[in-house]
Amino acid sequence: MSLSKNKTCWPGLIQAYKPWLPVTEKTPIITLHEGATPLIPARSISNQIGRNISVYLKYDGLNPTGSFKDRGMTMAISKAKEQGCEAVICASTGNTSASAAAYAKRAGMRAFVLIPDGYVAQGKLAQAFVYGAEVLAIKGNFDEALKIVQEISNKYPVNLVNSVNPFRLQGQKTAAFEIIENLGNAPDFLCIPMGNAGNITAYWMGFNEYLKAKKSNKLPKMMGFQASGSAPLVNNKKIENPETIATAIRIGNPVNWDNALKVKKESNGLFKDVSDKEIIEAYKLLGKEEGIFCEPASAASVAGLLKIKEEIPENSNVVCVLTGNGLKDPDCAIKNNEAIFHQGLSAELETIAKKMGF
Ligand code: AN7
Repeated sequence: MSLSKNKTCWPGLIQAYKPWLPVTEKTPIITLHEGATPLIPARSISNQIGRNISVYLKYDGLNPTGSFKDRGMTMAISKAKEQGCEAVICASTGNTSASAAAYAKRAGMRAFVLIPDGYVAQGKLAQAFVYGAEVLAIKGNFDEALKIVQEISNKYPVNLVNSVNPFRLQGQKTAAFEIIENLGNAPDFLCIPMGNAGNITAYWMGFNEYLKAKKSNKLPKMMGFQASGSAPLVNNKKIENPETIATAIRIGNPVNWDNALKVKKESNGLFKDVSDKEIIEAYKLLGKEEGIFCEPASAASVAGLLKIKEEIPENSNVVCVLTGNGLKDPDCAIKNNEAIFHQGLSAELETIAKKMGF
């Protein structure tokens, strides 16, 4: 049977959005059938905010490697393959490295990933290992790692797949297309976490392209959120030593700085910081009340919405982007929950029933 004859399966975002993407018949499509993630109504959060405001969650943690990075990586790796590259490199707080490794290996390339030693969540590190990346952990943070990989990719035959690679943002813009298709129009507000600010830039590109093509008739206000200990875009100031529990967005000098400010201005949007405590509250709320397990960085979008909710007019609809899956960071989950957990019970019906309150 031919491997390409699977007609019932979602083909992946390059195949689905080909006319919108810089690919040709010659581009080898490297895909794990990413995209087409659900837009989930958040009933509990909507009720909590009230005033007939509808909140939806774009759960991009359901992509093949568990984060939105797959949208950009299918493009970046396909283009690298087209250009004959044999190796790729990235700096990463974890998700980019997992995604780069998976797609590079699928394309038969080497994947080098530079990570801040000790600051990458366990699930992401596990992925890089399993996908066969060559992992280089540095005594330094993401910003320092990015500087090194930029220089290495200029000097040696390795292709850079961080979000300075324009193909990444092209792939990521498709999330905005999907939201418009699901809602029948763009939302009034988009709440999104920001690290390097590639994703907010990509979404804005996607919303604008669909507006121009008359697939929607409005643009959302773009609401970007950062962790308080790591909020260079909110404070308009580089941070030497960013700190936050949301290690994915522990970034002090975002590469898409100018783009992010442009998006804020053009969309009449807002940037705001949320504390680690607010992030964890939103993280727990999503789990306990919506049945959705995202990673801490992703919960920043919901924490941000809850913080600025009074600024949202009644009857609006709001999409919060959940960029990564909760399973990425099991340590955070084990440390931050209100679970009822009785351990060491004897294996007897009476004991169990009693603990259950019967
Ligand atoms: C879950 O993996 O930068 O603003 O190296 O993993 O586009 O940078 C991750 C970023 C949000 C921020 N949510 O997105 C990396 C990396 C999650 C993330 C962001 C990241 P950008």
